[in-house]
Amino acid sequence: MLESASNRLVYIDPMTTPTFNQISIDPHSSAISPAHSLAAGLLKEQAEIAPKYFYDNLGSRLFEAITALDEYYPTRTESLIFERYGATIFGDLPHHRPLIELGAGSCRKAERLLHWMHPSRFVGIEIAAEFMQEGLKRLSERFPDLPLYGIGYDFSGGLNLPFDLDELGTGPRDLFYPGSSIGNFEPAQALKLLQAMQTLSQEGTLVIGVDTVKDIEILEAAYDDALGVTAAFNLNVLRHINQILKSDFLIEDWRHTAFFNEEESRIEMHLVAKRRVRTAWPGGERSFRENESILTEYSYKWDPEDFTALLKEAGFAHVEVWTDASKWFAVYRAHVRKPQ
Ligand code: AVJ
Repeated sequence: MLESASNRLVYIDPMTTPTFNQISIDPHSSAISPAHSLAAGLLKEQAEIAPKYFYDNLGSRLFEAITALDEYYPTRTESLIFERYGATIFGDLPHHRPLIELGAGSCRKAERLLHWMHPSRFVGIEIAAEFMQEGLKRLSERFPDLPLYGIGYDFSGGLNLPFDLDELGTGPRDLFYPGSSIGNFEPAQALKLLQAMQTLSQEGTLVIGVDTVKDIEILEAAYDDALGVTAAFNLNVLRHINQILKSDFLIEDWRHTAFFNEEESRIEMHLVAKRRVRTAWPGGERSFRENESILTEYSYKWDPEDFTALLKEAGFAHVEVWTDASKWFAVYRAHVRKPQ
């Protein structure tokens, strides 16, 4: 059983099934309380809500629906790359190391790559811990001999896991961070997170999927689909924060918008006030003018040369890249040392 030095560990259930270890930690385990940091974000001149708040149970399901949209090419394109090159990308890796997935979500990607890999155990780290449990259950049925660990943890503030991963075995670990979620971080933060992953890997490997820069029409359609699923995903954040902050946002006062900021190479998603809005929560309030916005997400797009340089800056000396034919998405495999 894992012991935690931190009082943030709220619950440990070492054996839900013989191989399913559930380590549930308060997902919002940052120094400041979620309500406090949400209020601070709403009071900024450009109001903001961090994208991690998209992922309550409904939000996680809406994101899954997004990945099935025609316009949302990243998930499908990344899958294509894994289908074509997965045997090389993962099959090459030494066996019997822990595999750690960051943002494991539904664990569907892990499920597929476990056919190529032979890890000693699987560790899923996910802010929507409850949502991940369903995926872990499925994994435990498909791979009954693989020890599974689920960790509810918010790593947007860093990877200082509030317990000692050495309990899962020392030596190199393989990290998997698919889906271009690194795009949520500004370049300086992304570098820090990659450095933290490099440390966490203990000279193992990082496999990371990152979206590329492409025609603006394709990018913008992916974040503003005709069915309005992305709009629902964006608006749902207000429902979620109403619960956390006890605020009184009305969904119908807001509309979704998404555009590509070419200068910064990022999609920006905002919620725009349809009219003057005043919202209040215990201890605070904010007024919005008509058309004033709340920033809810950056999704950075990286050219492979630039992302390779970032990985090297983070300490990964060897970087390989796989892309699809139109270079719509890229998968990187990075090592500190060349594996034998
Ligand atoms: C999960 C962060 C990779 O940026 O494309 C999808 C989230 N936002 N549609 C992305 C998202 C709107 C997604 N990531």
